[in-house]
Amino acid sequence: MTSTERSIAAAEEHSAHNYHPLPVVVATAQGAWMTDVEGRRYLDMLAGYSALNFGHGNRRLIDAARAQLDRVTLTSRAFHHDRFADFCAELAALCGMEMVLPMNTGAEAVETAVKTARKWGYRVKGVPDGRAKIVVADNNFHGRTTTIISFSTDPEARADFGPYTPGFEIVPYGDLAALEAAVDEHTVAVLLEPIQGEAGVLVPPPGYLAGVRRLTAERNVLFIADEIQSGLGRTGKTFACEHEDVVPDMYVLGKALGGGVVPVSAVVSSQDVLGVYRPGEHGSTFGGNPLACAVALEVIAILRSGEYQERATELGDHLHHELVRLTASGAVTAVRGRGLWAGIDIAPSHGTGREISERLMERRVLVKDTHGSTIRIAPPLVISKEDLDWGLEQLRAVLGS
Ligand code: IF1
Repeated sequence: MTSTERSIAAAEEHSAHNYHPLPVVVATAQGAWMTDVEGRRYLDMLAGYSALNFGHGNRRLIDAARAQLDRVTLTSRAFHHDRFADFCAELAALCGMEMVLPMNTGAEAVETAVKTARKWGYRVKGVPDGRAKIVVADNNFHGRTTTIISFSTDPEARADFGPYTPGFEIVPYGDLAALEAAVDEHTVAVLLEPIQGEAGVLVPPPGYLAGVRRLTAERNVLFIADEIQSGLGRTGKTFACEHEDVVPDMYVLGKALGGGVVPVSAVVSSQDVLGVYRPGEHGSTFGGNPLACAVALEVIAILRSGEYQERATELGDHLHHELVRLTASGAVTAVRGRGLWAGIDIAPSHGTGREISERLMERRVLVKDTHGSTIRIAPPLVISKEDLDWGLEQLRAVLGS
């Protein structure tokens, strides 16, 4: 038995089987590369679902974490700590907004957005108690809690976990007329991913996000953008909403906000909206902890330079140019995405998404499949053009084109 096989067998024995990972056991990582327990190097083209936008072992982020580890790591929100005010102020400024409510995981931040919108609906908009409605899109992915999976349309994510939380209406993604028809006087929010990740990196039709902005503003409804995966540089902008010059009422952030070091998430909005909270009404033991704030502050500083957004734009243009060429060969039926983020539909004749991922792994490139026939590419934004080209070469080889 190899050490890889031993590790995998041990994991299968003692962990719940809620994942089906590729058979690689990572031991170390740096930049866009990971090394397994047997010393083989792999190009990481997934980047922890975009949590690792700034690369593995990013010097600035590791230094920020290390410095904070030697000071104080956790206080709970029962006390103040000296990194909290800066974190909130800097994150609000990055978003062009006023207030921040920090949590840890993406799902917690989405839950926070839902609670905030409902409370705003009752206290500010004047919706009758218990009637608040939130409109969401089909094929969404916002997390795994019981409330969030209540408005999922994915049977795998949802089946057997009921009873489900009421108060949500699902409309087709990208269909402005359907959204308009769903919004009524009890609607407090529209919750959307500006680009749908799990759905296969689905970019909405041009004008959709701007249309959602116009409609929600007219109807006194909050526009909540889940930028947990699309935000913080991935698409070539700090926020994917910027591609349509849209500023939502609320950003939901996670993943890369913690720099791939610690889980950090947040809801960012106006005083009008986040001002609805009073002490005791919402919170978290770990949300806004000193270590999280120290790392996130460095993430925000990195984003302020615009360097990574620029890289994502330039390398992303190159990536998409190369991927479109694959469609000509017949091995790929569609390519979607923006910046350093792509969903690639594989022609059934060339294998399933899983099979392509396994063949890429044999060639030392790590990606993740979704929905049977799609693979997702989202390398750390620190990837070099040479490494990206090498990864694409492996993809061409695997697809025989
Ligand atoms: C899994 C997908 C990616 C997200 C958006 C909220 C969350 C996520 C837009 C929740 C999380 C993850 C979680 C991971 C797989 C993954 C994923 F395929 F399911 F869609 F990234 F592509 N909003 N996305 O994408 O954040 O609570 O996980 O911190 O659940 O297996 P979380």
